[in-house]
Amino acid sequence: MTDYKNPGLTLISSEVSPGAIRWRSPSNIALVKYWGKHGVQLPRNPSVSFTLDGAATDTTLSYKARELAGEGVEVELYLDGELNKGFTERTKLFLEKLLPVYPFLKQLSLKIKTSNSFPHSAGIASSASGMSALALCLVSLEEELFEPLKERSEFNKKASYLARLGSGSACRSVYGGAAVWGALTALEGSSDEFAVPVSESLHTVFQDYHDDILLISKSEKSVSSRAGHGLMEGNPYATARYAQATRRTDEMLSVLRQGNVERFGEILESEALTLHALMMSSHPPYILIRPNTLTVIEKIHQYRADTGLPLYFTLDAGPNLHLLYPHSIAAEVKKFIREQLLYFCEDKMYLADRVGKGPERLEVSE
Ligand code: 2P0
Repeated sequence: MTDYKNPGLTLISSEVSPGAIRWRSPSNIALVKYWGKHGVQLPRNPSVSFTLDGAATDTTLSYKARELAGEGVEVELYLDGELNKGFTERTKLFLEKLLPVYPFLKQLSLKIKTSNSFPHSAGIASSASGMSALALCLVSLEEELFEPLKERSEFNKKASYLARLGSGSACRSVYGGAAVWGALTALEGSSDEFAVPVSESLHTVFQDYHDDILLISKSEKSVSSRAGHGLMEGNPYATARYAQATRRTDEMLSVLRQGNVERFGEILESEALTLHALMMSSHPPYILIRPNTLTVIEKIHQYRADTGLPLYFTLDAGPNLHLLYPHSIAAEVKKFIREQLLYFCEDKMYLADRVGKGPERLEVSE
C-alpha cells in the first residue's frame, strides 16, 4: 500500500507568501473500461486509456495564508469566471479527504479558477481532466511550500494517486499517450492506487491516433457514473466481467505495442458494447445510449464493410460516440463524418481530437 499520510506537512502561516499554480490537463478515453469499484476508489479491474489532446481543463490554484484557522478547508471554485457553488462543495469535500496527506491545506485560503476547452453543454464529462489538473496543482503546491519530490516519476505517481481519490478515471490523465490503472501481473509497477504510463511501448501508428467525438446528445445523463459503478456490486455478470477486463487490458497492451489496428478495434468496440450491456443488466436496469447512437454504429459497420478502413468506435458512460482511427485515413473519415454522420448529432457538432502528450504546467496569467 502506498501511504502518503504525512502529519508533518504543516506550515508556519506567517512565512507563507501568496502564490498561484496553473496546470492544463487533458481528458482521456478508456480503451478497456473501468466499471465497478470498491473501498476508497479502488477499481474492480484494470483499465487502459489514451490521453487526449484538445479536450482539457485549465486550472489555476491560488493560495494565501488563512486569516482565521478553521477545521475544514477554505476554498472557492470559479468555473469560467463565475463562482460555482456545486463544484466548490465537491472540491471542498475532496480536499478535506486529502487532509491526512496534506494537513497544510487547512492553513490556507484557496481559490481555484477552472475552465474547460470543450463547451459546457457538450455532454462530455470534465471530471477526469478537472481532477487531474487539480491534483497536479496540489503536488506542485506541495513542492513550492516544502521540498521538490525527488523524481518526475514520483511527482506523477503522487498526482495520479490524488486524482484517483477525486475521480477514478482522472488518475489516467496524468500521463501523455496511454496509461494503465490497476494491478496487472505482467506490468511491473502497475497498481490499483495510481495509474502508470505505457506510452513508451506505443506503436507509432497509435501515437497520433485520432479520436473524433460525435455529440449525439448533450442532455444530462439519467444515471451518474458514480451510481453506475455502485450498481455493479449487484450485477450478476460482475465476476466474469472483471476477469474479462483483466485479460483484455493485457491483450490491449500487446496490441498497442504491435500496432494491430484491427484487433485494437475489435476489443475497443466490444468494450463499449459490454459497458452498456452492464448498464442494461444492472438492477434497476438503465440505458444511456440513444437511437442515434445505434444508427451511427450501424453506419460505421457498413462503412468498414464497404471500404475496409480501420474506423472503430467506443463509448463512454453516455450516448456520445468516440471514433478512433489512424492519421493515414483522416481525410476519408472526416468526409464520411461530415457527409453521413453529422446529421445524427445534436446541433450537428463533433469535436476533433487525438492522442496527446499529457498535462502541461502553464504560466499563471492574471
Ligand atoms: C472509464 N468511465 O474507464 C469508465 C468507462 C466511464 C466509462 O470511469 O466515480 O467519473 O469518479 O470514480 O471515473 C467514469 O467514471 O467515476 C468512468 P468515479 P468516473 O473511463
